[in-house]
Amino acid sequence: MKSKQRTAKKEPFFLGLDSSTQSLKATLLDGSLNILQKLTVNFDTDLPGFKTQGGVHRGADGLTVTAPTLMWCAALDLLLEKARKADWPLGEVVAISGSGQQHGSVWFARGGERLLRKLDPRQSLERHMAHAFSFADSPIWMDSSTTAQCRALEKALGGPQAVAALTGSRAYERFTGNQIAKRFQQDPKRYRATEHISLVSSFVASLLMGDYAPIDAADGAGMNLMNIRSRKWAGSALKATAPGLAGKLGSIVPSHAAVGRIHQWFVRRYGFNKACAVIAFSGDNPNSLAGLRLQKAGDVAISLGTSDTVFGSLAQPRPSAEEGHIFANPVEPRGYMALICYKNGSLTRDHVRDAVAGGSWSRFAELVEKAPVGNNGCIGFFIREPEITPPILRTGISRFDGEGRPLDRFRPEVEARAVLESQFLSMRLHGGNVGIHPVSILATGGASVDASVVRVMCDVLGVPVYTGDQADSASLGAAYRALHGWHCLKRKKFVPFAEVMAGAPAFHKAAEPDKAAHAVYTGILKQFAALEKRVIEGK
Ligand code: 5FX
Repeated sequence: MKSKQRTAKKEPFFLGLDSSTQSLKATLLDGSLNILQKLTVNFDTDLPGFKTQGGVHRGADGLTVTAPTLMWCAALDLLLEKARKADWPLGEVVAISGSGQQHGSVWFARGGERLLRKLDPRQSLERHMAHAFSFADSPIWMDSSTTAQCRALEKALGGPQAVAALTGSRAYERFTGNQIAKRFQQDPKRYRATEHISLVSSFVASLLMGDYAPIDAADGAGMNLMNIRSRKWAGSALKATAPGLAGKLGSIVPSHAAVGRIHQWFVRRYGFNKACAVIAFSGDNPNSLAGLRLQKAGDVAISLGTSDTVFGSLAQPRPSAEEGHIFANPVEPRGYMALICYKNGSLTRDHVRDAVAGGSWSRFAELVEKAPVGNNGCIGFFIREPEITPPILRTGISRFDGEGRPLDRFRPEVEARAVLESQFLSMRLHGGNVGIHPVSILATGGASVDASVVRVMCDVLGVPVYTGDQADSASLGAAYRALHGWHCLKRKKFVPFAEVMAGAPAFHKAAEPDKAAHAVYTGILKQFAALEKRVIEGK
């Protein structure tokens, strides 16, 4: 730290934590939105005693995936120890917020709250919390062992679309409610002996404030238990999940809410100021939305990675049983965010590039240029991995000519253009179906540096595309939210997120849409949807 500069400026500091699958990270921010420092604890290498691989334990059934809850306690201690050694100004941090991998849950035994309130500065968190949990392992988002519970929830509530309309998503295996139902069914005695169930996000907040922290609405939406519109627990979903659940979950608060002050344990051990506010923690996807400053309805990010993800803010959600998730918006208490995920992302694009351009992106871009916008109506569906948006289990490439007749192959330039057009037409179609109507797009991830990819994205979606990778967006988003929550607390009212983000660095504009090209894609969309239906149905 540049301590001279610090003393001269007398600025407050903000801390963002990110308890993700593989690590616990921290970002230190000043009041002028400068990122000062970052730190990481890697679970596998920094805490080898917990014997995790990639931060998790996998069950013998190949479906169950958990993480040892005490490891997260040890990680918080270690991270703050590293921060102190690195001379972070912990005493001048005025607010902390955080991010947690979504859907994971922490199970407190009876007496858990008492233990939290009496955190003992002479003991490590790991030792103090050693007997705090009714289940030592936390189920996490990679778990897919609850199909039976998902079907039962859908049956109880009137089908997948009814669950989506109520909670924002159809029943998903990793969603917390279905994980809770499984534990209740397998071990009702231990379920009854559970005093409280936290999410990963609210768990870390609970440690910091020494009490059960409420769940925030954005992360609460990833449980299949919350009414997505009222942001209260949905009684029918709770009833269908497990008895006495409302009492174990506590309340739901808006994501900008100050939920408490830091506990004495952190003041005594690490020199925090006792006035430091804890702002509600939230899920990693909502925090990334804040980190990328997708603050207005229509601000959308497209992350092009191993899998592609489209997510953004929206005012009018349309929950769908087939496509993605609707969560509450973490920076706009009346708003929503949507997230859709594609299994066929970079690996599929790379496969086509290798096949038609010998592995060269520049040769691939030349091919894309050679084919006309809209490919004369030729459309392909490139399903290398079973797809989730929309669900297409059968893998393979389906190609159609302008009249909708199946073809065995395309010329190389048609093939190159087809894979990009198909992926972005799908994002336009399915994003639109859940209410994502982009006004601007922030392209992130490896493939966002490729000009042909950005060009097609921009023309298909018809709005300007910005680029600029924001590393550790969840941890940064948590620090931004700490700042935002602190402003709301100080002014005793909700302050628009955009107002406190006004000085943040601008993203780089990479492309403006070509109106004529966009009109061509608008003309194709209906045919694309009809052909996609045929592919789904295997016709
Ligand atoms: C979202 O629904 C997911 O399951 C993942 O993105 C997890 O949040 C990763 F932590």
